[in-house]
Amino acid sequence: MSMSNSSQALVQVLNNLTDGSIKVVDLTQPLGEETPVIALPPEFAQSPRFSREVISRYDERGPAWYWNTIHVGEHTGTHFDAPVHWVTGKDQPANTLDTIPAKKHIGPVCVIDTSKESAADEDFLLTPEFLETWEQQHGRIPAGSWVLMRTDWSKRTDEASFLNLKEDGAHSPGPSVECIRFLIERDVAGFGSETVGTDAGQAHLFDPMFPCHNLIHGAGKFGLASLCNLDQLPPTGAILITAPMKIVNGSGSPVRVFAMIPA
Ligand code: 23J
Ligand code: MN
Repeated sequence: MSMSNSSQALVQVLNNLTDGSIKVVDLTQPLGEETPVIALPPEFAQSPRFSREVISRYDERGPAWYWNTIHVGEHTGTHFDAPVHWVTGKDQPANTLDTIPAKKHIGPVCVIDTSKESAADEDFLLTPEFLETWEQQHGRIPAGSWVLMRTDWSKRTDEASFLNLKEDGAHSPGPSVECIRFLIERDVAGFGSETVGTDAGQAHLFDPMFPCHNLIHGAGKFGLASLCNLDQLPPTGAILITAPMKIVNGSGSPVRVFAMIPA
């Protein structure tokens, strides 16, 4: 009996993974006590750092097993933002981690390289004009795709330069208000960044404040923050796999993100 087209396609993917002609790139930062957490303006409650305590470690508490209890804010390290995270997304259907359909966790990805601009200006904002130029080179951003903003910010491995806090708050690149409106018009799955959150460091001053939360979650779309290795991705042609925890009513969680790319 001959195999269906879809069975053949899966066999081909597996063969290509085995022979290295499809590569898997890990876009996830390690998660631990050193992981930086976002600093919101001081009038707001803050997210704690990751911490853990040992339950047992091959000792009297459990002679043959090692395990820990972890404490972690939902929005820590490389993490996923669900629509319910923002008040604008609270009435969207399937807006929590346990209700988002599995198929939405796998999709195409467009990588926008703003590394030069972000190196020159730590408050660089991605604009619709920048995206239109990208589209002239790489084609229209397809509906359902993830748009990832490459800034090389993940190469700032010390916390102080990663958060880049000054007297007037954080300074880091991100999307402009109009950029987010443009992406919603393209009907993307979501927006991802290399910075601590999806919004620019100074986005508390934008109108609306935190537009990549306010507008994107209001449209039922997702966020990915603190990604790395975006410099290993092609502008188009990769498949992104995002697997947050299935927390009941969860607004977000640390996530493992993989990209499958042609070698
Ligand atoms: C709460 C308030 C503002 C922001 C955030 C969280 C995040 O960036 C986040 O991780 O979702 S900007
Ligand atoms: Mn978040």
